[in-house]
Amino acid sequence: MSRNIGALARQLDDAARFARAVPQIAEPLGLEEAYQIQAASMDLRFGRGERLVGLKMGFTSRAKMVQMGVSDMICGRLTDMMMVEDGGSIRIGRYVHPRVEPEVAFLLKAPLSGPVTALQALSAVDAVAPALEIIDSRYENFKFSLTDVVADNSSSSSFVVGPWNRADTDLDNLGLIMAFNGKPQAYGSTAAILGHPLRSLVAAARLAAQHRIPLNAGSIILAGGATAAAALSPGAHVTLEMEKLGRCGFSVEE
Ligand code: OOG
Ligand code: MG
Repeated sequence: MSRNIGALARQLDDAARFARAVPQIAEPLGLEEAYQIQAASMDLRFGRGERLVGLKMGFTSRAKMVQMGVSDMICGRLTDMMMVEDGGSIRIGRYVHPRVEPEVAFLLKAPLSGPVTALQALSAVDAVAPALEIIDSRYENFKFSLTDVVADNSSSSSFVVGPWNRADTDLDNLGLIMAFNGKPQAYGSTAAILGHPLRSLVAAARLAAQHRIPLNAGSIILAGGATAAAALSPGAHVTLEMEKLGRCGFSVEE
């Protein structure tokens, strides 16, 4: 590992640990290098005892691409420490400037890697659930380039998974409402995720192979935000209601 990759990984890891924003990366990076920084920063977490539980997809909807000005699909690693139980709470002080977005989660029952068809991807799925992802860019003002955000583990921070539903639940065009204290913040549809969330799982298998991220039975994959993300503040009780799949939520504490 080059000295720069290790130093940048540590800088981003510290930024996440101590909830302290850092400037965007000054030196020009290639995408492969950005994923190497991501991997190196995650190794620091694994060294502290965190465990890989899956992968999150990013920029799989137009709403997200437009909001952040980035138009390539990316992925990040999820660990056990990022999981918040459904109905639980988060402390705002642990984050730099957290936002939340509605997602769909897949639970795998078999390994998934490389080029697969939608049918092959579906046959590796054990269950599907409504989910909320709490993203938190470690960069000042939530501003980044494609390589910046990849190095920053694609803004992964926390996530909540709702009730698991059967794998054969049709995910096509399910309506969803994300609300803060009962007041709708975003409306959308699962169709916003690449036309169908299963396409995001197919892309996840490809990116996982490309970046050597293991996806096995028990892995969780977040398909990507279906709407733009909304900023969180203390006192918010966030709920997601998704047609057919059910609801999940969490509270934000001071
Ligand atoms: C990057 C992460 C994108 C999604 O669902 O598209 C993402 C960001 O927006 O900070 O999680
Ligand atoms: Mg997301």
